[in-house]
Amino acid sequence: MSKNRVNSVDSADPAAPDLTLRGVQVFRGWLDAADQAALVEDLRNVAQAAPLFSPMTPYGKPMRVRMTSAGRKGWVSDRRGYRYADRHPGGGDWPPIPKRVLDIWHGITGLDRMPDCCLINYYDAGARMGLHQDRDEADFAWPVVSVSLGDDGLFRVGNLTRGGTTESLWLSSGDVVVMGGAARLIYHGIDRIRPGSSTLLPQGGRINLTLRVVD
Ligand code: MD3
Ligand code: FE
Repeated sequence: MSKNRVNSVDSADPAAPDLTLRGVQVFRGWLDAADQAALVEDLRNVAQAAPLFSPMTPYGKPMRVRMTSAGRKGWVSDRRGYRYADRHPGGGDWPPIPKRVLDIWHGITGLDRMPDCCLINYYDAGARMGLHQDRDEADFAWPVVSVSLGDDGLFRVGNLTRGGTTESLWLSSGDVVVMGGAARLIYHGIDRIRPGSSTLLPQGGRINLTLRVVD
């Protein structure tokens, strides 16, 4: 079972986060080691059908984080800009979102509406993701759910506009983060990973899944 809460058996109430940072809810250890390993297997299958690629920023510089997606929509970036697309850049359909991933979404949000996109980010030892907002989706009333796997990542949370103070915390393998309500449009990023901090991925690195309702 994925829930490590004492009362996970007896309630339909939404789970309580271990920590809330500027409205971003952090559920530590939501996935146990067996869940994490099974999830990685599912993601290997996704990446076999829809290979990881290095998105080109609109400024012409490739992103260091490699990405792919599962679901009806996938996130792409090229000189035309950032957007959701019906197809992988190589031309094929995006694979379906693995059931195990949809179960995490439902288990943590309680929502019956399933996400349209599971964006898969892969960070190697030197990868980072600068502060940004996620605003390519049609309706910001839906939350975004993030799942961390593999090496620890230093997550930074800012404000609803660029600038101002920020706060950081390390996300570890098995942690799940929910961005809903006012936190949905908060600036956030990953400063760096901590190579060698997890043995989940034989080659090391960090995988982050973000689950999104797109339209
Ligand atoms: C806060 N990914 O894919 S996940 C992204 O770890 C992204 O790969 C980071 O930012 C990663 O867009 C951070 C946590 C996260 C995701 C989406 C958010 C935090 C968020 C949307 C709104 C606010
Ligand atoms: Fe983001």
